[in-house]
Amino acid sequence: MNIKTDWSLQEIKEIHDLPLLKLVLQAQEVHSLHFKLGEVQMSSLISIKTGGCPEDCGYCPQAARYHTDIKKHPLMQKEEVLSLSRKAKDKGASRICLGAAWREVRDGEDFDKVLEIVKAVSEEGVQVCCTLGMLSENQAQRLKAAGLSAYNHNIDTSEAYYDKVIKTRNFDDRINTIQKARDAGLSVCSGGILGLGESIDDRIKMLQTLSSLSPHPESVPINTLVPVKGTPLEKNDSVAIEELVRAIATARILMPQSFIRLSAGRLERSVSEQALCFLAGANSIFTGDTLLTTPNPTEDTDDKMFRTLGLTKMAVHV
Ligand code: SAM
Ligand code: DTB
Ligand code: SF4
Repeated sequence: MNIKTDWSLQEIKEIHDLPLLKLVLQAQEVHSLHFKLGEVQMSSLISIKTGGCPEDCGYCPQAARYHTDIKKHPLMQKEEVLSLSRKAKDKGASRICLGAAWREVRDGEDFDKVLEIVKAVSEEGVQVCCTLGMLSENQAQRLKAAGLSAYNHNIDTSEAYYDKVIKTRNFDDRINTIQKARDAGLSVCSGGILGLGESIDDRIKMLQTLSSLSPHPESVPINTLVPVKGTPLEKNDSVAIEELVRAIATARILMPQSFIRLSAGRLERSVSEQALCFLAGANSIFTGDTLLTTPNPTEDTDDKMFRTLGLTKMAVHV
């Protein structure tokens, strides 16, 4: 099937602004051509290095310059990461995402340790994704050789709105890193955050950038801002559920074969609100009691939701 990578802003806007139920129905039709209805990929986050980041991302509790109440720690030992990833796998996770509060990867002891961690976790029979900030092509290749499946690097918002939220790097830096991961043969995970103060137009532009990456990112996380005390965006309004559903459904229609991940922000959504997101084409979530530093629904809560909605957990396919 021909996958379109040249969606125009006008086309995207027309999809995004359809009457909500029509939009959800269309997204569901596209979804069912490529995925099994109700099957959800479970991805679990492990923050392998927490806090103290030199960047100024306005949403992020891990930026050193904001005074937030998080438990910082240096790079975790391999054994600890392995133990956490085994627990997550036992609870049904088929993908583990390792996150580090770095601006960029630096060659040296810590990166060597990350490579060992990636190798060890991937030998457990789960997909491994890393999100470590900017990286060089050689570093991307070394991660790939260590067994990494995917690299996460979010574009977060539109190019035009980017410098309203982040000033210590620019949008092109993000695109370049994504390209390096791609060139090294890694799958790409890239998405954004709703609720940064952006307009609907910014969301449409962000979706256009993502859907013009060729090939499309294999995973597209759609986060809603988790407002954290001490960050510049702590007082932002929460995103209305219908706006989240519109973004998910549009992403599903534009990128029919990608995993669309209902990411940060699930804690504030009811089961029926999340059901709407799954109907709109979301087929992946982050599981586990914490995201990187903020709370997420507990495993029991999610298990109950899976039973209520008749969802199934996707098996590992590495
Ligand atoms: N430092 C690396 C980077 O920025 O690429 C990797 C870790 S960073 C925490 C990963 C992603 O988490 C960010 O790109 C952003 O999309 C998301 N994120 C961070 N704080 C968030 C928040 N408060 N609410 C929603 N998403 C958030
Ligand atoms: C993504 O898009 N969202 C995840 C993961 N990829 C790395 C991170 C969400 C972080 C939410 C804030 C926190 O817990 O620190
Ligand atoms: Fe650092 Fe990533 Fe947080 Fe930005 S989002 S402050 S780069 S950890």
